[in-house]
Amino acid sequence: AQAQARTHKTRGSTNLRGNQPVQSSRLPHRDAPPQFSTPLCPPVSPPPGRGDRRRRMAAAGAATPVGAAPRVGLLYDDRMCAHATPDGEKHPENPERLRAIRRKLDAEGVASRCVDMKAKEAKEKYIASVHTPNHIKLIRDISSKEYDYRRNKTARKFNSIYFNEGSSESAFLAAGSVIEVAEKVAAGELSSAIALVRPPGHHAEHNEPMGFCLFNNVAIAANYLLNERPDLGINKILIVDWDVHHGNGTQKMFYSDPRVLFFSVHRFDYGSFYPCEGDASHCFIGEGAGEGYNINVPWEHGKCSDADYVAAWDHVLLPIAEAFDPDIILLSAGFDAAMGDPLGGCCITPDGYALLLTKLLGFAKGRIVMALEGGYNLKSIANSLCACTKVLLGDNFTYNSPRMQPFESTWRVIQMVRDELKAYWPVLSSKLPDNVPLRSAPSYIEMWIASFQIYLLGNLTPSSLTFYRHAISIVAVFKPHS
Ligand code: X5A
Ligand code: ZN
Repeated sequence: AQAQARTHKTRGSTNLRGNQPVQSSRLPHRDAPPQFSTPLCPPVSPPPGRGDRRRRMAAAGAATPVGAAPRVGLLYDDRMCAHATPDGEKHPENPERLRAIRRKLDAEGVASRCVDMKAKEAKEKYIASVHTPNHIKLIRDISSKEYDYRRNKTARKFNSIYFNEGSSESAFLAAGSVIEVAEKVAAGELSSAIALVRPPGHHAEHNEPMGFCLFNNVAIAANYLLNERPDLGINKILIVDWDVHHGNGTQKMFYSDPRVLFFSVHRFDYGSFYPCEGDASHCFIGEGAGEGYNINVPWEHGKCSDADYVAAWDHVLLPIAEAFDPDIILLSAGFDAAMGDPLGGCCITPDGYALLLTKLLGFAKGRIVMALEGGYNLKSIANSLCACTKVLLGDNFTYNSPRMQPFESTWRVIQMVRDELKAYWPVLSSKLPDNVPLRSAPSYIEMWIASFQIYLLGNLTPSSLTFYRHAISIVAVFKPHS
């Protein structure tokens, strides 16, 4: 009732006009205006007395000198299209994803402005920092001739996995590619980089492939920087996972490691959204020395939009990032929370992604490595990645939104996360602004339509586990929860 009253009080408030130029005073490579605020939320102010961030960055030898054009690595390699379903069945995680992105970046003249990079296979010893010898052997051998007749049977033992004769090579290239670009960014040879890789990685666990993922590419690259390259001076890594699904694999790999701050924002739907495990909830904050260094922002339902993500950024991620002060950011960049995605049911726009990325560029001297994870609407992922690439290249953009309102549930989730973590990050103890206009949760019928649409567009055969998962989430939205 209180929330309702608040909604009423502030409905029609005028601080939500669109057309606000979005630029970060923290960007190393722009002549940015001094202030930076979003239509939705107040800017995150730097702690008093630390001086102007731009000057600090220049003094600290930011990868890109102020004024110079940023060098953005773009890694694309056709060989990662070899991983495909064995008999050409339809599947959302298919080679066309990479090709659609590449075509768009070419057509927009964006690819030619980047530094072209090619994939390299990851050495097994680097993968071994994350996966068991058995797991590595399985992925190495799965594409061999001797495996031909057992391949499908083996795939069925895992959750949402397919293999073909190209899977091994693609998996080693995907992991190696993220290592490759991360190394160049960490060394300052590139300002930032994008690795267009598949198969994706963030669901892959120590000892099993899962959720379309074979090796955990981002986790492997993080371990490479921390353990193999002390010379690069990377001691603290922020992993941001904005894929619509929880990064269960990555969470486990750094759960007790304070050198890696893992932040994942994902649909949770009270545990009914893939991967349907409780450890995607906000209560999972890390353990031992890593306590406080694992952060989950679990949405209660679909339809989350730019406004919800911006709110999570402004009130959870950015204040923590400021305090953590990472040396580099690895972005598990799935685009399945994009508008139009057949699996995600959320609606981030390309400009929304650009805005979220802009806000991250203020940290780690702008050293950001984007690694593709999910994202299954070819148009949406191509447009979103294009917008992100332009941000990394330093192009200005204007965020156009007539009205940006997060859900009431978003506000509640953000408050829960802050309460859970404020003992570790005192900056979260402050009171949230109480004049933010909120909107009520989507109605059951809206949610039902969204879930059904996910099922229909997801191209998944009824025999797959996924069918039951979606059926469960359809039922779940009928269960009143207040
Ligand atoms: C990487 C990714 C999704 C798996 C969904 C399985 N995986 N139903 O987005
Ligand atoms: Zn995903």
